[in-house]
Amino acid sequence: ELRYDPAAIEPKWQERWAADPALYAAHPTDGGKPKYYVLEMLPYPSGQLHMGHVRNYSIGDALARHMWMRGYNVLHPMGWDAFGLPAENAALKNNTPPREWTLSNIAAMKRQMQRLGLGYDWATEVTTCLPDYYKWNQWFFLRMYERGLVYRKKSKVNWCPECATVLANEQVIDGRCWRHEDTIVEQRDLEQWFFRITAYAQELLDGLDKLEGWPEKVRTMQRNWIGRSEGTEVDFFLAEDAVNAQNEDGSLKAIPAGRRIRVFTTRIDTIFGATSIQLTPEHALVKDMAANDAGLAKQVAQLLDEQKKAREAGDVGAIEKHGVPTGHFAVNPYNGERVPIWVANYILSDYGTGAIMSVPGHDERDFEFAQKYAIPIRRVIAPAGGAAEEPELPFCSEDGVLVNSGEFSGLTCAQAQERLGQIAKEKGIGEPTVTFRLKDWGVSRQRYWGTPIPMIHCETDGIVPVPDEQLPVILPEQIAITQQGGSPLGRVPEFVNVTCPRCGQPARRETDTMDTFVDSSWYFYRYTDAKNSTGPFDPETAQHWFPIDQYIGGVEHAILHLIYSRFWTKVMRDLGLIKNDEPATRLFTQGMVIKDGAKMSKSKGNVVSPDDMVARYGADATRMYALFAAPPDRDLDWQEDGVAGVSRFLGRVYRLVMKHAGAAKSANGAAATEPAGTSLKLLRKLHQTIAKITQDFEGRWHFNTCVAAIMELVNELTAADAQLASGEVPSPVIRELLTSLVLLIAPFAPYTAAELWEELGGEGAVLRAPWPESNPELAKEDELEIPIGVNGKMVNVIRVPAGSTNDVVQAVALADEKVQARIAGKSIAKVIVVPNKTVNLVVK
Ligand code: ANZ
Ligand code: ZN
Repeated sequence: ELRYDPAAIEPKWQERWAADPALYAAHPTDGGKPKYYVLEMLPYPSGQLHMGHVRNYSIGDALARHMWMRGYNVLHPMGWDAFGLPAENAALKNNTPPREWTLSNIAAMKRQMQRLGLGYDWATEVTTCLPDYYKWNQWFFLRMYERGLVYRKKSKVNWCPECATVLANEQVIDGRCWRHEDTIVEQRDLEQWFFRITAYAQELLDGLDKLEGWPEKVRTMQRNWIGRSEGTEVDFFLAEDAVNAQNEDGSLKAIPAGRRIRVFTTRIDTIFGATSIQLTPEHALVKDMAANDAGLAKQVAQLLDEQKKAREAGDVGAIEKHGVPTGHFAVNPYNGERVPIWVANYILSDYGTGAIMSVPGHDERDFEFAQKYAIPIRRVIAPAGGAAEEPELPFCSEDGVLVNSGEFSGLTCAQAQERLGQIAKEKGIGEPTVTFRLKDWGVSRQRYWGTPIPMIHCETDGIVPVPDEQLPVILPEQIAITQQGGSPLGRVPEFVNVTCPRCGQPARRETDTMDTFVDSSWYFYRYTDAKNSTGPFDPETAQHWFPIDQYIGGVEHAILHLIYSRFWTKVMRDLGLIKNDEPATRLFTQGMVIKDGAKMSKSKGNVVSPDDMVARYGADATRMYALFAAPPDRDLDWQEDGVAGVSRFLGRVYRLVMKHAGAAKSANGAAATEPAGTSLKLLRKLHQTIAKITQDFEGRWHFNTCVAAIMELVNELTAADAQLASGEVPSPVIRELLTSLVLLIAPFAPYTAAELWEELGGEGAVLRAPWPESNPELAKEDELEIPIGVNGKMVNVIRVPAGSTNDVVQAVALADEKVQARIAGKSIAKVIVVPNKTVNLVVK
């Protein structure tokens, strides 16, 4: 018996493919063929592919192969997200330089990818830690600086007093230093570099509506992250100045500048219900007040600490609310009412103005707080249309009318929002505003293994950009990574000491490096022109390929990477480098690979190694299983039995084709006659399978059911083995059946397909063979004859397509003329459908 031996087949083809780089190469202008850019997220070169990668890349590779077979000019590239902290940690641990460690990991993972038979165009490979790539990060940084999209501001960093240095977030464990378990990490204000992503907030939000090819869940996550709120900023008086806030005629005085508290509210219509002002512990006014009040200072520090802990735990929204009264008061500019000023831990310093008017009658958070501290709760909104009973507070609906609101009572919430906003503007005490939750992107990292920020600090000239001709600012390689934290670049005098490009005096280089999300924000443009040394890429070439037709990756990147990439695209468009507004037309987020119900991880000890699977079952079986075991968007529970099963299935395909290849080849040139009997049955199944798989590739992507459909087809072919062998099925039909079968498995099991294609005498590479077309005539099911009975007596025989559902059969039966005549004037008590056999009606 013939044995399917992937260990013999796969290395043979791997060698042939390696010797033929044109096979997977993208041609910018390939004979006018339509382009297709399929992209999988590039991996971090940790040294080992994990099953999540295998799944991601199996999906992308199947799609790329399918599109090649459909005659597209496909760009299917791969690269390495090669900067980041693990390389520094490895250097510390094993004393290997980060670059060496990274490059050897890349080599190992590239071998794994090649062993899996992934069809990448390696001529376009991008490695983000090499100067020919990161030079362009620096170039972009300078272009953005020129446009005011890069700036420096003081911002909080983690500081270990013991190390006397900045720590990365990953180096802070439970609020303590990773190397000093007993040392509490402090927050220090240091000058940091920022990208002004907020300049694009509105456009990033609007663009989401047009991204119909992106999962709704990703778009929702991005909308929430951008977090647009329409509202009003309005000033309250500080009461010291406002004792005489009212003029003699009762009107309100203008608020003296500098003695105001500006709040941000989305519900200015509720301002008559404001019974306190709440400030963030970090508010400038709180600092003033606490300066003369040691008791307050202590309590404020406590509130700040609670907020910080909640932020580290990732949920300030769920914080247990605490606050302290400051003993100061503010005056409501709309009615002159004096309200107490509090400091509260649930008010964020980096949202709105860091101050709110607290309206416990109509806001959940304020309600909870007011109840706790016995602050008055007042109703100022009633349901529209006047409900019989007043709803319980807090009543948060905006579908209401104002009550207890002086001259504004009776207005709807919407009317009041507009009126009160206008008044604020007229009186110079505020204005309608739009606020975003999105923050500017802090890109400074006090680390070694990243792109050096191309800036110079000069005593005379201040901050001076590195001139373009001096790019790249090379990351020094001979560097000791030590236990000292902070930016190691600061300890390399040859790096730090430079001449100021402006005045020629000695100056200092910036020692921060860029966030590694910078690298992954535009790498996919570089693939289109990876060797360009005069620019990041050639705009025309990029325009040919962009936007990406299909991007595939993990949903964990829904926010950061995918927002930064969209931002970068818009910046590049405004720099005139590209014409597209968005990087990718379609996005697919695949599910996780789990084992025994849990995410695969070293700590859980449930990691399945791809190498191990490939060694035991072959790359084709491993890949095909990754597609077969679950719909691609769901989590996949890895079961080794399943891989073994797929391997056995491929064995069946192999033996089937090998056995009848002779007959198939003997048909060369012979035309198929009108098929009948077994031939017709097999061809029908084949064309149904082709139709299904083609459709799935066009967007449904249920690859698990595609593989299942191929399995069914193979079952039918195997069951007809005798008819194939005896000549009952003529050789032209055998040829069509087997070649099509091989073409259908080619996107999923490329090695087996290549081997069998050659065996069948197929021309050229199976990858370039045309994808089979489904013949709808052949795919059509037979009709079935179904006798219809009424009260047990046969009335007529109807014809329905085989495979019709019971509902369809019943509907056809009831519509039949003879049946209708028999049941006229009677009522149907019951319809009994015996699938594919009979229908019986019980009438009274
Ligand atoms: C009074 C009010 C009355 C509010 C009411 C809401 C309902 P979104 O929609 O998320 O933008 N707020 C403003 N700045 C804040 C800060 N720095 N920290 C915590 N909360 C803050 O939320 C806007 C609302 O959140 C604002 O409108 C404000 O409370 C609060 F019936 O003002 B509101
Ligand atoms: Zn200078």
